[in-house]
Amino acid sequence: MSKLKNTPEIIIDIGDVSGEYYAAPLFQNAEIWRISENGSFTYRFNIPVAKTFDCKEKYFFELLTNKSDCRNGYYDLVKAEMDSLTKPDLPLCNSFVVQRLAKYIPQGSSLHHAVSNTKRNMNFQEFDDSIDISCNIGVCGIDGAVSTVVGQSLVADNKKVFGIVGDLAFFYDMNALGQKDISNNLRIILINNNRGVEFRLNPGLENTIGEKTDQLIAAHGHNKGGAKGWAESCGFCYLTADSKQTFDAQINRFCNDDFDKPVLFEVFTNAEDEKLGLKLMQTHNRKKGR
Ligand SMILES: Cc1ncc(C[n+]2csc(CCOP(=O)(O)OP(=O)(O)O)c2C)c(N)n1
Ligand SMILES: [Mg+2]
Repeated sequence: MSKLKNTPEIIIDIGDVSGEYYAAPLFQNAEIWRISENGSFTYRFNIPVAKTFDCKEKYFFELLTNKSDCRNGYYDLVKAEMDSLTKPDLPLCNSFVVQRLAKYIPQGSSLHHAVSNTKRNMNFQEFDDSIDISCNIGVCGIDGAVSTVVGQSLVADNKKVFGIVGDLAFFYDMNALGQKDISNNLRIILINNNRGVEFRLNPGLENTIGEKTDQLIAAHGHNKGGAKGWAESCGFCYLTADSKQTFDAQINRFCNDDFDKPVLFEVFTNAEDEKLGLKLMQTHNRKKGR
């Protein structure tokens, strides 16, 4: 994203926490306008805000779009650039799983994802507008994604509710699977790379302590046997894959078939493929001079 040729002159900043660290370079050359619905002064990436609008977002955008000269072609420039991007051939990793999920998830369903690496990979993909996507950022950690998606599934009427979480996020919060009212509209993908791979994707850590990150920070080996036993004892149907072939053979069924139970799909990946997958997503289109 930060390698786009057409970087913005003005950024209109709304909402709260963002974990999109790779957006920082976009902010360097832009004037920042912040819409502040609650009167608070907030800035990102330590860059000063030029203008604060103390009003509702709806009011701001109504005024903006009523002005006929507000479209200056910038959207079309960026859209053309985005449309020319191609997708790399990925190994089995977070990005691969999210790519397939975007293809097979049925229209009108909900999708809740965990933070950090999972969220980053969600950001790489386009989902159909009818899919209601959310993320409980919590304290930017492994807390809460599973219990949040369980809660969403309990109150969703006639809707499939999907979750996608990493192994640390899952095992931290797995008690929620025992909730007695869970029904067959809940489907969770667990990407188990046997550690918090987010910390192996961090150049600062990787270039200094490297492999030792696994033992000192990433909780490598924290769960020996995977989630099968717990999922089945909580009444879930359990699916598993450890290759692109076995994953592809089941993802459509996971998303679209009728099950009489909630479903947990545990996908085993490894740190090397996660690193390669992210690198490909970040560099694949740079060969074209970006
Ligand atoms: C120093 C530090 N401690 C804790 C966190 C919170 N945190 C964010 S992502 C993460 C690991 C997530 O691991 P997992 O759920 O397995 O997902 P993966 O990164 O492997 O895809 C943790 C502990 C953090 N960001 N930084
Ligand atoms: Mg993990």
